[in-house]
Amino acid sequence: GSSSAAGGGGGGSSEQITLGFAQVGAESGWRTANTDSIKKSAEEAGIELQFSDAQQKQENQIRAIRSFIQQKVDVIAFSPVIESGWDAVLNEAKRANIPVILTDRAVDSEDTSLYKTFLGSDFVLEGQKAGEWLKEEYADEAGPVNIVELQGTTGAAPAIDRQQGFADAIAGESKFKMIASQTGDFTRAGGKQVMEAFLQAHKDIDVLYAHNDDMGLGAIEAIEAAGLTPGEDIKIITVDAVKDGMQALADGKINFIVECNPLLGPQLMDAVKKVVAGEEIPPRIETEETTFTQEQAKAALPTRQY
Ligand code: GYE
Repeated sequence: GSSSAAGGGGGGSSEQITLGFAQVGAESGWRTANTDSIKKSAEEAGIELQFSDAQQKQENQIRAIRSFIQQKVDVIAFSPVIESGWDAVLNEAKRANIPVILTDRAVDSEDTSLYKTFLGSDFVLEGQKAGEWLKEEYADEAGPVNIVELQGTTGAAPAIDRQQGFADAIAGESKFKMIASQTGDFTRAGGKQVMEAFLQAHKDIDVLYAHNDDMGLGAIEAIEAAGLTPGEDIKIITVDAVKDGMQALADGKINFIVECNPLLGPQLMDAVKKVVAGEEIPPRIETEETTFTQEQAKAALPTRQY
């Protein structure tokens, strides 16, 4: 690691590897599962983990990355809260010769030499899967179908891409009307609060598309409080497929979930070891994902890990 004779960050010493990981926060069930996976995998791989939680604030993440640079960790990995604004700190890591791995969320930096790889899901595809399900579900109906959307954190890759993928999928059919779209910051409280406002402003909501399970679960509380039946009066599509989401799906309160895999730890540790060993790794590492209907959720729940 950093204190070895080989010295310096990214030196590829044969001793203990130190990984600095700057996490987004603890905003959702997905994030908790992701953090657990990273901590457990680091331990299993014998990698020393310096873990920092940014509480959904970019400035905290930048500070954590600077501190990892100062500590001369071997590799820095992070899940950028939002896409933009990373060039300066990533250049600092590059000058210190410390390789960076993007985990879960992407940056919009044009200079792709600032990081070794981006490991995570295809969020545009997730949004498309949500839209495709909706098209099938309403294939025989004339519409209009009024949709409200709970966006993830403003400026975050999964919020931008899930919105885009969904919009693309339904674009060809004019019966689908997006009547309101607002951020709920990927949290349950945010989802509940924004859904309450949506319900007050619109009496004719047919469908809710939430960018994650937690916002969907918060929205379910608001829908029930308004005397409506989630899953029936308002059809609900979410993304993630964490346990609580899957339970609500099995219970009929959610109608469809697009899976987003949070168990990135093993692939991350593998990439870290390769980078330290000076091996080439692909610039994009994707995770495998599926989708769930209510029946599929019932079948999958007993063995669901998170
Ligand atoms: O979907 C959401 C979390 O970046 C893919 O962040 C992740 C998203 C996930 O807060 O629940």
